[in-house]
Formats: sequence, structure tokens, C-alpha cells
Amino acid sequence: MNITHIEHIGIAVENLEEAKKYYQEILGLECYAEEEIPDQKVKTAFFKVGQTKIELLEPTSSDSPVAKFINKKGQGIHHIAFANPDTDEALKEVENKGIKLIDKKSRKGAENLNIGFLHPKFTFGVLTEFCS
Ligand code: CMX
Repeated sequence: MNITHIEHIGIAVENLEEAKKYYQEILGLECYAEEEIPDQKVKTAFFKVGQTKIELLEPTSSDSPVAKFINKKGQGIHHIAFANPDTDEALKEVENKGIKLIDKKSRKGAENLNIGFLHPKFTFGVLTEFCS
């Protein structure tokens, strides 16, 4: 395992435009990209904080994993994403160590990254993503 840094922190929000105002106007961060990811049923907005990004996630449908999360737990930190050189290798490695995966193989996420999720039941309640 060769995790290099926290690539991003995903934050579930009900309304992207409202949440963006807080990051822009109160914290003074710049939203450098917005993207819809139909596969994940979310709209995203990105802010850079050093090497790490904040990824705001608004669900685009009521069966989006993010909509389910908000209904159950409310708005807030949804996942943490660790950068590493090869997501497929990292997924295989943790699976061999007994961690249940959501994604057996990497798929394309925001910013064209190769992403894969680990199940929060096996990661002490934190939905964990690998990305490369
Ligand atoms: N963090 C911590 N725990 C979470 C969670 C999260 N983000 N999302 C769900 N859970 C927990 C639930 O609270 C629930 O716990 P209990 O069994 O104790 O009640 C359990 O996981 C099962 O959750 P559920 O609501 O019943 O929903 P599902 O089983 O349908 O799905 C999960 C759960 C994690 C497999 C699903 O949300 C998933 O596949 N997530 C990964 C994909 C994703 O989140 N994509 C959006 C991000 C987009 C991006 O960044 O690219």
C-alpha cells in the first residue's frame, strides 16, 4: 500500500449552490470545477485546499447513495479519498487483508480519476475511496 495523500474529502449537501456560497464567500476558497457524475447520481463542486480537495456532493436523484446518506445521517462528511498510484492494486491489496469492497474494480469518477470504494462497515464507519 502506497497512499500518498488525502486526495479529497467528500461532503454531502442538499443544495450545491447554497453550500458553494459558504466555501466561497465565508472561507474564501475558489470553486475551480463543477461536474455531474451520472454513474454516481451526483453533482459535484471542487475546491482546492493545498494538495487536498473538498468535493461537495449534491444528489441528482432520490436513489443516489448521497440522497440515502442525507436522509439517514443529514448533511456532512460523506467519504474520504486516499490517493495512491494504482487503485486496482490498492483494492486487491485491502481485499486480501479481509476488507469488503464496494468496487471490485476501479471505475471512472470525477476529474477522470480511477476510483474504487471500500465498505464503511469494514472501515470503522468511514466510507473510504481510493483514487489514482
Ligand atoms: N459513510 C458511512 N456509513 C455509510 C455511508 C457513508 N457515506 N453510506 C452508507 N453508510 C452506512 C449506512 O449508515 C448503513 O449502516 P447501518 O447498516 O448501520 O444502518 C450501511 O452503510 C448501509 O447503508 P444503506 O443506506 O442501507 O445503503 P446501501 O447499502 O444501499 O449503500 C453504500 C451503502 C456505502 C454501499 C453505498 O452508499 C455506496 O455504494 N457508496 C459508494 C458510492 C458513493 O457513495 N458514491 C457517491 C460519491 C461520488 C464520488 O465521489 O465520485
